[in-house]
Amino acid sequence: MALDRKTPNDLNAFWMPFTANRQFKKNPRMFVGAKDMHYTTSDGRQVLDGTAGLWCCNAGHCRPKITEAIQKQAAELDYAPAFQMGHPAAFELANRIIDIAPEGMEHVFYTNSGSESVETALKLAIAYHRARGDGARTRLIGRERGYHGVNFGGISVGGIVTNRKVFGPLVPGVDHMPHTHLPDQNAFTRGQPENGAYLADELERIVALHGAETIAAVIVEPMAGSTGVLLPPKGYLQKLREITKKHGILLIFDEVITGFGRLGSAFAAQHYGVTPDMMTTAKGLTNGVIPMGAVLTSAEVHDAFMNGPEHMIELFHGYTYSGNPIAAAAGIATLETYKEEGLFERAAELAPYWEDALHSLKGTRHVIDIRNEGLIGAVELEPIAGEPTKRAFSAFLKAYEKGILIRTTGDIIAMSPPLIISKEQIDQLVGTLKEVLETLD
Ligand code: PXG
Repeated sequence: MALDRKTPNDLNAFWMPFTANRQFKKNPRMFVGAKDMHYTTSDGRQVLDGTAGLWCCNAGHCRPKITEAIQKQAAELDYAPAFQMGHPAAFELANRIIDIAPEGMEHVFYTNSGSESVETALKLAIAYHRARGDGARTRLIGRERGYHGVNFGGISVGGIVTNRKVFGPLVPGVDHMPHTHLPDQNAFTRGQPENGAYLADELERIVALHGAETIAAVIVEPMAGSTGVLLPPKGYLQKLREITKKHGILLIFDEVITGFGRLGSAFAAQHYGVTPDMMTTAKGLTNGVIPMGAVLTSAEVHDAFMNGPEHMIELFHGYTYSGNPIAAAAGIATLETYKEEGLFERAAELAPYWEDALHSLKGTRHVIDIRNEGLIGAVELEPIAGEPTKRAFSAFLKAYEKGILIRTTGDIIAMSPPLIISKEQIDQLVGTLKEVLETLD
């Protein structure tokens, strides 16, 4: 049938993810190239990348070291079986991830996306307790407004109504803590809000309701990205750590967005000074260039499986592409680029400038809240009465016309530029956004 297509660029066949397909296809927005901080559009314009792709291209675009590593690996060893065989790059990358991970993270299980990292971590949590003879611990606790990807486990512990409600009964035995967004008390806070640590006590209520002996794990984003940059109140994550530890519950940080320098440290765990039992990652691991994710675990979690006869597989889980050679090569080159260019430190240094620039939007038309942490920012708009999401999406379209790429979720504009952004480019991003908002209905 493909041969019968009238035009090579017919847009019909590709069912686009998380996209308004019919609207997009009437007026498509296409990128055909990228370099450092910019995308090139199909009509030849340069667009400043205010979002690092989808929070993933932390070193900017088409970085030579990463490109060359991929080309070399593709020509040398394209694929090696992931099960019962190995290749050096996957081991080397795992060691390098552990080198920059918080103390206590000692093992790496590879996946191909954030969603798969989440599924892996949730399965590991349940299997870990069972391996220790504590098989009644099967419950998983997530959080309202949490995003943990799109697979069944992830949407079950996730807290986004639209991602859950049309997909049936989901995974059983899941409960949710409240989210940490308190606009009445914390609007326009710079960095972490003062109020809200008490929300972690809700976990005690959930534990009392179900019994600690039935709960396997709690999963949270240390800073919730996708639902509009919701920061952990001061002391909140510390409390979660204390409560989980007290009750023998594993704590999983979903660091798919916060990992690899976004907050000015390698991981949010270091930024906030709280170490979980497992961390889920993806995105910035390969600078977004090749799909790859990784679950980091403590020695305790890993070692619980290392029992029984040595010839036996310890964990019946894994993917054809776990630790794929080309992805591993991309990961090594990415981590080298971050290190050589000091990009995590750069993010930390730029964060105050970023914060000032963002908060200069206070008082701009429609703006009801501004939030920031590291090189992440959110500008929340007053929704149009009866038409939620429309105002922010109009801002996105106008911003794109004016040469900047932003993301929207609901009526919140989120920005997370590559960590190579300059101060001038921060000014351009925020200045253009201001113009857009002032002229928006
Ligand atoms: N966990 C978290 C915390 C995420 O942010 C995933 C899991 C899933 O990752 P994959 O690789 O399966 O997509 C994510 C993904 C946005 C946006 O604009 C956020 C994500 C993906 C796409 C867009 O907020 N986060």
